[in-house]
Amino acid sequence: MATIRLTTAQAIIRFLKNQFVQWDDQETNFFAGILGIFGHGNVAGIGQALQENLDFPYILVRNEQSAVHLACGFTKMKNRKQTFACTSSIGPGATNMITGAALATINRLPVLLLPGDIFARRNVAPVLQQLESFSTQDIGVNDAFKPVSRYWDRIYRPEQIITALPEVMRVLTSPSNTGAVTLALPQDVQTEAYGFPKELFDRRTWYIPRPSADRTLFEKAITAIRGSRRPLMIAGGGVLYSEASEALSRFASQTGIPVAETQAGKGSLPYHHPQNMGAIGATGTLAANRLAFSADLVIGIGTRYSDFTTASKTIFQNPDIQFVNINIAEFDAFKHSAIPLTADARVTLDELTSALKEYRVDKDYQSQIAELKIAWEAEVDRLFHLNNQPLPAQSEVIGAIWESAGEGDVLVSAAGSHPGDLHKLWRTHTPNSYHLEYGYSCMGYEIPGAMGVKIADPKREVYVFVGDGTYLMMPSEIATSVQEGIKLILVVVDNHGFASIGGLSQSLGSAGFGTHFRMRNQSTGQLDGEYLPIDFAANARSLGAYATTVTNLDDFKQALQEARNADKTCVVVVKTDREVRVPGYDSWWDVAVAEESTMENVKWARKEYEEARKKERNYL
Ligand SMILES: Cc1ncc(C[n+]2csc(CCOP(=O)(O)OP(=O)(O)O)c2C)c(N)n1
Ligand SMILES: [Mg+2]
Repeated sequence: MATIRLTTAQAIIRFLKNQFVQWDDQETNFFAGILGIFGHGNVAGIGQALQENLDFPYILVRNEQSAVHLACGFTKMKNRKQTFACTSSIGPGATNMITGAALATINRLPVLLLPGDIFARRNVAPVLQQLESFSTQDIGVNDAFKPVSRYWDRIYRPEQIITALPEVMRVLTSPSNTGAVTLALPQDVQTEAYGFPKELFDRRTWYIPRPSADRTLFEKAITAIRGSRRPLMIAGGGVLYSEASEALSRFASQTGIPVAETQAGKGSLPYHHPQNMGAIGATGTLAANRLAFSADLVIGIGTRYSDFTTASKTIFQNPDIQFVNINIAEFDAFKHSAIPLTADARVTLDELTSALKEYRVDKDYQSQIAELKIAWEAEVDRLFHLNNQPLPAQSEVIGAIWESAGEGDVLVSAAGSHPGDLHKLWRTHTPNSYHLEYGYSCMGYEIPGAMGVKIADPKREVYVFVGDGTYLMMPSEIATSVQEGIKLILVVVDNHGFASIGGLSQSLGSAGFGTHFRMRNQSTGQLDGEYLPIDFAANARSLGAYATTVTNLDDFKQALQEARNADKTCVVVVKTDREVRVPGYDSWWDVAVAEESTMENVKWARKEYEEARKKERNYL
């Protein structure tokens, strides 16, 4: 048997360089490179191997968590056909990646995590940053990756990678099973040499299949659709990953069935498509939510049916409602007692289009769809042009960005009050132009996630919508964007803290407690003093970006124009009126309120809550 003698780390990098994926008639290398930070747990192993493999790009980031976010933004933009690996030292460097791993797994995004681990040979334990379990020598901090990884392994001997690495690739490239994959790499094993079989490093192509649905179930779905008078499609992220936008557009146009979009699925259709009703659920449009209320059939395509999508299971109120779910993952296809079409979205939509040539929704439904759409577009125009004084409302800031952005440009965000506003108001032209991480809704995703988007498609301008709360959590990757020449346009909304959770707290009777960025007041002892004197623009400038602060819309538009013309990352800080919010539209979200309290507002909120919960349905 021909062998190649390499360290474990060198062998892993050599293997990663030779993995390719094929889908339809396209093929690409699966790993665009590796992101991370070195410490004693990886510098002499993976770090040394990377120095010998300079054709495998390495990007130094500022926080291991954001390495994973960057990889997630990148792979989401690539429709999961390409990703990055992430390397960390042992201990805190490794556990910094756990949040990113959860985000990847929840969003069904492939990322490979290579945390360093403590010595397999153990004799020098406890080493710096070692956990030391009192009950076993077989547990360390990397075990905390297990629940957030689709596949997890620890490599105690070099030859274990011969069987581990193919498993890694099987999971990462599986459209139904993908997520974070973790290979914990003890620091001594990384450096140990072994004669690996030559074939391990052969170029290998992983085929991404497009399976069709079972025929009997497909016929049942056809019968259900033919019998439906008020059908509604829900487009989730799976539509984008399957590259099924055109197939969805054809099917919707032919049948007249309206389409509502989840956060991950937004942009599946252009906003002006006659059947596109926009956002659905807790952050939905009036158009989509009204149709959902009385829908008798929901065709869910590539959706996980999160509580935001179903407005905590209150959005569908027709007692005879049925579901047909088209999903590559059996797990999701079966949700809500659906007729499960465990299949690729594009293939299935094309098959439905052929099988339902004669089907079209009736005239009454068609006119309701058209009227709701016109009314909704008028509402967006209203919210884009409120002329709020003296500070602009957030909806006007969104409107100004939308007017400044080109049709192919990308809007990135993740957490705060704006995901709801953007879901409702942003008007998408092309697939993948709206990028909201709303599976984990992780503050801090925005800047590194946007860097991944920009690396994936450098031609598009990337706008990043960042709350002041989120900015303070992870501004550090601005330095990385400058280092790598990855230009972003960051809009930082300064509203003195958490407008989102503050508003939620108010609505639950808790008056926004603990959500304002204010000084500790010496007389009350509470956080109700002056606003914190934070200069976000100065902070961004110190990291190497261009930055400016504006307080009105005209200056904001001017700053956006200058940012478009700039050659590096720009930060536009805009002060807004925190209290002027985009309303909800026939929607609700289940956030439990205290059952017992001395506070009148909380008691009242609890009563309202119990009333609202009565609308929750089981969809059995
Ligand atoms: C890592 C993380 N911690 C906490 C939360 C809970 N959370 C959601 S939005 C939010 C406030 C965000 O504040 P900011 O970025 O200023 O946006 P705004 O609410 O003002 O729109 C918090 C704390 C979260 N989503 N992610
Ligand atoms: Mg804020």
